[in-house]
Amino acid sequence: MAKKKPQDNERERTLIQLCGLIGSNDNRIGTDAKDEDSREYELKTTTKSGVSTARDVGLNHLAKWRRLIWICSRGHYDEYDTFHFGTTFLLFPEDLEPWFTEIEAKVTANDALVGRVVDLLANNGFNQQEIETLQYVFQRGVLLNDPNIPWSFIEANGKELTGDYAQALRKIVANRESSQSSTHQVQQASLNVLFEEAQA
Ligand SMILES: [Ca+2]
Repeated sequence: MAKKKPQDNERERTLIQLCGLIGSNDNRIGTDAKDEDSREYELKTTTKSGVSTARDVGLNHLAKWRRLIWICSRGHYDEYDTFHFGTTFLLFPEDLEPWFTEIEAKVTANDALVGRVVDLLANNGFNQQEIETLQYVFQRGVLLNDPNIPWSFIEANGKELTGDYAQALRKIVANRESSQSSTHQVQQASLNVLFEEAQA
C-alpha cells in the first residue's frame, strides 16, 4: 500500500479529533478510526476536486469499503502551510454504492473471458497450481490505480457536517440507525398482520 505523505496523516489526525473519533493504532489493517460504539470509519482529506483512494484497488478493497462509514473533507492550505477544513461530508456505504458498483464493474469486466480461458487450460494439461498462478496474474492485471471519488459525487450523495463535527456526525449516525430500526419495526408489524390473517 502506498505510503501516505506526512501532510495527509496530519490532516487525518486533525479530522479524527474534530469528529471525536478514536484513531486506529494499526495502520496496516487500514481502518482509520472508530467511534465509542466501535463503528468503523474511513477518512479522506483533499485539496483537489476528488479524493484519492488506494493503489491496486480490487474486490478486497470494495469488501472492506462497503462496511465503513466515510468522512470526506475538502480544504486548503494557507500561506503558513496550515490546512483549513472547508466542507466535510459523511457518506454511509449505501451513499457510495453507485461508485462502488462502477469500480466493481471495472475490476470484474473480464471475469467471463478469464473463466473461459481457465476452462481451456484445465482441459489442456495445465495443473491446478499453474491455473491458480495465471488467475493471480489476471487478477493483478485488472487492479485499478487510485480511482478517485469526484468531489461532485461526494457533495451530491453525502450528508454535510456543519458546526461541531463530532455532534453533527453523531446526530446523522443516530438518525440513520433509528430510521433503520423503525423500518424494521414496520416490516415486523406488517408481517405480524399477515401472520394473524393467516391464522384467522
Ligand atoms: Ca484515510
